[in-house]
Amino acid sequence: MSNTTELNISGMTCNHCVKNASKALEGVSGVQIVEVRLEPGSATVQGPAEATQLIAAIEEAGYEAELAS
Ligand code: 9UX
Repeated sequence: MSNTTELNISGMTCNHCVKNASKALEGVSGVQIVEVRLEPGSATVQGPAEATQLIAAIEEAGYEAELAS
């Protein structure tokens, strides 16, 4: 439950995808600030959210996510 989570997101191909992914992340408990980037396909999430829930939300929105290393 760290305060900033960096995700790699694949499957986003347009700016509407970015909006979809942003909304999905914003719906997760604890999320305070979300920045999703189309290129290269990534997100920075601030707030005490669970990484597994962030990834699940992205997958439910139709994209793939993993923790950035
Ligand atoms: Mo753009 Mo993304 O037309 O899931 S919304 S491809």
